[in-house]
Amino acid sequence: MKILSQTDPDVLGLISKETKRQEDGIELIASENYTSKAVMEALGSPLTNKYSEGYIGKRYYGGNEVIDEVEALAIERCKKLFGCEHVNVQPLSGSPANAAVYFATIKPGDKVLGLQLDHGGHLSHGHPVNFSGMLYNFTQYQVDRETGRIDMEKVREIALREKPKMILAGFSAYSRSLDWKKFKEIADEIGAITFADIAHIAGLIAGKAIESPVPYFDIVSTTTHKTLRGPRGAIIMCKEPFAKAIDKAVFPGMQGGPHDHATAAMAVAFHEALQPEFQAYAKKVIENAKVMAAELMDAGLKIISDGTDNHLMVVDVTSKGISGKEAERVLDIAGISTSRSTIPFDPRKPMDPSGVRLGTAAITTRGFDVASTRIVAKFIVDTIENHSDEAKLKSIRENILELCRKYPLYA
Ligand code: DSN
Repeated sequence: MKILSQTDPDVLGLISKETKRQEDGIELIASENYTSKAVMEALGSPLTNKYSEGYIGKRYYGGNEVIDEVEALAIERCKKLFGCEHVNVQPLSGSPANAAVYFATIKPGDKVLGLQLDHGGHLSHGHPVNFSGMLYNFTQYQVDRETGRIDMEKVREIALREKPKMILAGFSAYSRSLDWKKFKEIADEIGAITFADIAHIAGLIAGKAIESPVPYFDIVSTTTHKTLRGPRGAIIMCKEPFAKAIDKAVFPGMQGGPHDHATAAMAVAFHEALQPEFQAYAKKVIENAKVMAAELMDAGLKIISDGTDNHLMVVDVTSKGISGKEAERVLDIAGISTSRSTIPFDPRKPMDPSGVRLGTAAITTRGFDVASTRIVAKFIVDTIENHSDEAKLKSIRENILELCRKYPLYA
């Protein structure tokens, strides 16, 4: 970054500091990942200069002949990757994408069924403080108290009673596979639209490591920067009959100009995800998550639902005499990034809940195998069990630095 170093050393200094933080620590935030340098180069390109409100061949600005090709390439690659009938690649991120889906398909006040936030759902799935919960009439389903899993018979019961216009399946903090087929069967019984938010697992689906809702669901949204390892952004895939309404809802309904540099970076990420190496990556992410969950359970920590089928897990840390917020803080001191998380039926408050959420997407990109993941899990246990011992935390930090140096990020 030679030019930036001359024109704005302040910003360069901050970028260097953050890069070092990422290199020197272990990233276990389940929604984060490391993009390739190719994705970053596309993001840092002159495409960021362009306005291109509208769609391919129908823009409200001149000079869009190249941008049309960029968007067409992203669409073509995305269709190949997910096998969807139609895709809109313009949403700026996950919540705007979900807003566009509701805007395209239902009216304010309409009934929707979604997973409750503290049971693993997302704010935009109907939480009362979010636009979704304010504008639409959400009924929330929960996980079972004993198993920590979604009970599809209960979902069916609620659906038949409430008769929502839309059934939403998707999560931010749920470690089990969703039964897409069953969701679709239930929706068909009441004529509801099916909407899947696969933000967390899109990369695992693209890598063919878990089942896709695309063949079954009417509409599927996802961010592109989590397990999918692309730039920050989102896409909405849908069956052909919903295509026009979705496109109209994104533009001019919700957004102005798309971020063309991000569209190009998405095209790069889709290309990367179409390679056989990406399928190997997706499998390894799950292998690493399973190993991490097993290690933590062996050490006496409770994992919600007693394991994982994907890249993430929610760990109840309270049995070790510590809260989720405190666990997040001491793990940060040790050099491990996590995010505090509520657990289902959490007796504690969301700002200081009972759990932390962990994910293995980023460490797997970095090259961590099963053996090093096991070491990371031991560091987590050590940190949590010795959370008041400053000298111990310092020594764990040193060991983590040593481990990180074995897996250089941007060398
Ligand atoms: N904030 C993201 C997550 O961490 O899961 C979802 O939007």
